[in-house]
Amino acid sequence: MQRRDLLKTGTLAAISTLSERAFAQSATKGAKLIPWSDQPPPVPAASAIKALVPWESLDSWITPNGSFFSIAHYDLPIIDERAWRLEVAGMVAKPITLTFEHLKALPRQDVISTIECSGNNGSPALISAIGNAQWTGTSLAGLLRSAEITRGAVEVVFYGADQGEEVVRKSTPREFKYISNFARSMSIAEAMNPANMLCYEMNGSPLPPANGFPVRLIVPGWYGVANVKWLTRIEVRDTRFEGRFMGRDYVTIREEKHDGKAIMVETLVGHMLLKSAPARVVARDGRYQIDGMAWGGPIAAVEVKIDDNAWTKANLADSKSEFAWRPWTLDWSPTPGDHTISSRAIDTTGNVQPAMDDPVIANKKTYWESNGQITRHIHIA
Ligand SMILES: Nc1nc2c(c(=O)[nH]1)N[C@H]1C(S)=C(S)[C@@H](COP(=O)(O)O)O[C@H]1N2
Ligand SMILES: [Mo]
Repeated sequence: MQRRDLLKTGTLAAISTLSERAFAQSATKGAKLIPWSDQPPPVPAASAIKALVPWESLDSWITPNGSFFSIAHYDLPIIDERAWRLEVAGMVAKPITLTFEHLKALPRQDVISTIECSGNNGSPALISAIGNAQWTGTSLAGLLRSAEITRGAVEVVFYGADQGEEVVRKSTPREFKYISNFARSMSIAEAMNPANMLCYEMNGSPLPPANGFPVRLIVPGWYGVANVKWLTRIEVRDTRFEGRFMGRDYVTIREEKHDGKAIMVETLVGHMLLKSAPARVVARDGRYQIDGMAWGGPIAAVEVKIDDNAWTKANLADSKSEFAWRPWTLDWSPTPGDHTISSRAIDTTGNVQPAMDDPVIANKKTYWESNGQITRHIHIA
């Protein structure tokens, strides 16, 4: 009995390794891409959003630096790494100022992790604000330990070099305009997570300017917005930080029922949520294959629903990093005509990626954290 289970596991492992290879190869090795019929024509991307690569052309587990999306809410600072300094200040016994050389001399660590913008809302036009890279840098916790956080501190704030104008109290007697730096904060416990790093290399090369050169924060498992780029200052404080990207923007507004009464609840965008998406359909020698990705938690399974048929288990690639997306594939024998393809991820504790009409998604009034099941449309000739 036990042996049979072992054998079964062995076979499963073989299938999942295969599916990773199959995913990578299906775009390249003589396969014909069947285009989605719901793909809108490419629109000139908003200037804040760069390099949204259509998922049909996704052909590797690691996203090459040149095809990695980028989001810049303010200007794109061009930083001379010789002039760059990182300050660790505020409620610390030993404030630190680091040069780029100093930072690179600290112990190196790396992680392969997937970054998704929480605005990646799953509409055919905004599916690919996501990428997976190997990030290299040094431990944030290590640096905070050497700065010695003092008693009474509650938060760590991360400031980027980029700035823009903000306005508060638009309609009250006195509006206030000011110049603000991009900034996000985390509690001290969150900041001390050993996975977090001050990162200076992406896939073995210096960070591209759009992705935070020379140094950015990498917070594996959190939505993109937590990964502060062009990092220049880390400040430990005894009050909660409420900058635009904590308290006004990147806030999810959802209608919830409290004792039968509807109220709007506003919450901060933080950890990535469980999600998957069908990436493409390819055909080779008359055989069809659906490829996709799953991310946002420890994935146990991915299921695919074609038209009104039952959910079917996809072949899931092995997990190569706790924080990276997982490719999946499914063989398909379609009849000619129009079809829909949906996917859902299931995590190791049994949570299922919610359907679009699940109240958790349907009652959400903002488009952040849109991890509902994605349905794509396709026509088979
Ligand atoms: N300094 C700074 N960091 C930032 C941003 C920004 O505008 N300024 N955008 C954030 C958002 S919203 C996302 S989704 C990620 C995107 O990372 P990428 O541009 O490397 O893909 O960067 C985050 N870090
Ligand atoms: Mo984002």
